[in-house]
Amino acid sequence: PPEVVCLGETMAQVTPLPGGRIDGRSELVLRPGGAESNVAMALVALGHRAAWASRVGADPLGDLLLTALDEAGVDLRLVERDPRLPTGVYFKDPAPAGSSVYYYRAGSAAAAMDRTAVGPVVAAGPRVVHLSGITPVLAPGCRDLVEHLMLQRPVAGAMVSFDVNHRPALWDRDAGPELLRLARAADVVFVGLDEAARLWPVSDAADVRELIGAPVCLVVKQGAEEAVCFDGDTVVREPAPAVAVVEPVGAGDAFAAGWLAGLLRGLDHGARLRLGHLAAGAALESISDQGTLPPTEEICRRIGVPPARWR
Ligand code: KDG
Repeated sequence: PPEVVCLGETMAQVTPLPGGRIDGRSELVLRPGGAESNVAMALVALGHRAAWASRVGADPLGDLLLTALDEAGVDLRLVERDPRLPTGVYFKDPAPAGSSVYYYRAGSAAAAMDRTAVGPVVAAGPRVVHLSGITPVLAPGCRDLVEHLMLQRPVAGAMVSFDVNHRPALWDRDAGPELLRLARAADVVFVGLDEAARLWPVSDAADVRELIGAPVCLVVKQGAEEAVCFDGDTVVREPAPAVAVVEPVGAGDAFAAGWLAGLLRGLDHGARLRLGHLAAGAALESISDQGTLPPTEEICRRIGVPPARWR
């Protein structure tokens, strides 16, 4: 069975080849782009069994997503195909300081997800269910699905991991209260400080901790500076290593995957954060959402974990 089920929409991402822009003159490529499937791919790259739960259209873009994720080793048993609705699309115009994204996803197959997705996730029996704040804004059925998974906890014994992932372009209402309610219902929450400050009246990581509350294990990412984890009475900070940023989309997903991989392997908080930074760094250095991780020995060296501890 998968150790982690990541549930959410993935779109066909259209991006120019390195150095290009979305300007009608650059050649474009199609790749999978979706926060939760990015987490699943990075978990697999780190040696874990991860499934992606979603819906795609019965169209060539759906085929493309399934082929790419299958090649990446992601378990696709929880993906349904919709005979009627299309696979969503988005364009990414890359820039190191922040890429621009343009969505064509309203009415997609994934936006039609609802509570019927719960049974198969329960049957898969994962240790972790990973969700994000993108899914609840896609459609009422998606919101109900995420709320059910987080508030009713039908997946017995599974921990719920939640990446706040506020995508302002998707919200036509104040996202703050809804995302706060979901964050408070999670076991572990990932949020960027800039994102938290946009959503809630907070100005530092300690404020976020106070707002979300102590029962939740909270990871606050502060861009190129550091990440801090609050877990019970433990507070651990790790500086982010310097990287040559090509394009930042996907870095947060990779960070979550690194941290969760550290959790699944029983690593301490410092090592989990270092693994998060390492995975995020690989995504930052890549034009696509997914980076290339170094070999295991180098991962172990860089996060200060003996290779014997990794198996
Ligand atoms: O985290 C990266 C995602 O934002 C990107 O891949 C697209 O899933 C996506 C979204 O909804 O923004």
